[in-house]
Amino acid sequence: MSERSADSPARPQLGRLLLTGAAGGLGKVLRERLAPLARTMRVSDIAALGDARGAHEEVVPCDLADKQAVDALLAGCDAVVHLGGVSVERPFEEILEANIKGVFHVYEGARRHGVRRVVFASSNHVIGFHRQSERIDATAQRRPDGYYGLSKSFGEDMAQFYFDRHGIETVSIRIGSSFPEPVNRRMMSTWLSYDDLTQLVEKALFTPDVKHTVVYGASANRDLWWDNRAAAHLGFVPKDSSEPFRAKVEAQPPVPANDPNAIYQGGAFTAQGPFGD
Ligand code: NAI
Ligand code: 15L
Repeated sequence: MSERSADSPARPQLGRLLLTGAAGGLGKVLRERLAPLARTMRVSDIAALGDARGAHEEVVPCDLADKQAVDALLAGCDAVVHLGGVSVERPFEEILEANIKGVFHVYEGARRHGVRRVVFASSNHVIGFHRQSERIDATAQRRPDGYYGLSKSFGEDMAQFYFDRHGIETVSIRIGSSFPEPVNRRMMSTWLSYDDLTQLVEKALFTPDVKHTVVYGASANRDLWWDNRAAAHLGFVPKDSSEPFRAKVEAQPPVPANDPNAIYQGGAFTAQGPFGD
């Protein structure tokens, strides 16, 4: 798929790379940073994306719940970075459309159009009910902390199925908290800097023979809950740490010991919903 290896001094080049969720927080970051990796970037979202940024970019608005539209979206792509979908806890019906049907449509499009590599934005909320006192790896029991976490768990199963059945390779990144900086005590463990996110997505795109790899997306934080040794073949070596933000974060009022933010890896997500009762 790549013309050069990830460690080559020259940047690897894909033919056409699809980025879903390109209007979102991480999509905006990766739209810019992944552009040098492909001759053509196809960016997509249900929200406004603005004009194409030059001849190398294609802007294709699309609702992930629309199977035909997603099928057309995948046509001609070599790889997809799938960020699109509902990114917080919401009523099941919303999650069903964007995340559950959405990820199925992406893999069906990939199968039909011969796309060989998917990078799937999974989430720590797949394992959110593990306690913060635990150290877990990718083989730990999944303990989704809501409908959102369940949809990401389903996405990981979809990835495994499409590898076993159709040979489409995926790296599922269980992203911790990827924001400009950690803003609370929990994020001192879960934070993933934008530079480390970019490195991890690049490794996920270009490392050969990943099959379906699950990797935790966190920077080199002092008090990590996650062990990535099973994903060592990706060669992901985070460069940043939440330590420079510790004084600022710890100046906040302490979190009560019985607050989910102090107990569970998924923090407040473990206590959100159900909706509409
Ligand atoms: P975001 O909410 O800012 O971006 C998601 C994008 O998906 C939005 O632009 C939204 O318009 C789009 N989208 C929603 N429904 C859609 C639909 N039906 N069709 C097409 N597009 C749709 O989220 P963010 O923070 O950028 O996250 C990106 C991905 O990474 C998401 O899948 C999220 O679940 C995952 N993730 C992010 C984490 C973080 O810390 N930022 C942590 C763990 C996972
Ligand atoms: C996620 O999965 C969300 O998409 C993001 O908005 C954060 O809430 C993050 O997890 C987190 O756990 O901090």
